[in-house]
Amino acid sequence: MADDKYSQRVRGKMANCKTSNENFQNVALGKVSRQSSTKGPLHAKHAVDGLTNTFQHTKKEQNPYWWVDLGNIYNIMRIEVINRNRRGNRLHDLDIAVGNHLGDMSVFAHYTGPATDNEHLVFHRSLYTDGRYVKLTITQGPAILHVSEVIVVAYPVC
Ligand SMILES: [Ca+2]
Repeated sequence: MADDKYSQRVRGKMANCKTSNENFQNVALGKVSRQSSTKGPLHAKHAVDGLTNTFQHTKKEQNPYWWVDLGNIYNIMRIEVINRNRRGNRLHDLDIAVGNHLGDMSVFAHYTGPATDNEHLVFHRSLYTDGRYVKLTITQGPAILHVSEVIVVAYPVC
């Protein structure tokens, strides 16, 4: 999924800016990401590396968060979260927010949980949502946020 052919195909389609269904892609893959804190080497980028056996990991804190900058505004159709394969029940009371600026985010979905190990969560709304940033926050704490992958299925706004 993270191979070069895949990335090239995505870039080519973005350049054309078509809007047919076949253009829906994971636009979070390899994009810039950050998190509220980092435990050891488990950086934010591991949630958008296309690998389900790697994960990001914050420290234990109030309202731990993670975000990705998609680089452009996209029509977001669906956001998927693949949970870590251990301690999956730490994923709970999760806000998934979308916005054009980190200072102006709206809740896309809320997940009460708790999740299970490796659970594949899928969130979508009835209308596409425009946004450049996607942010995950555990709204209770102290808590730890660690997920294996965040997938944002979208197409570019032309
Ligand atoms: Ca990963």
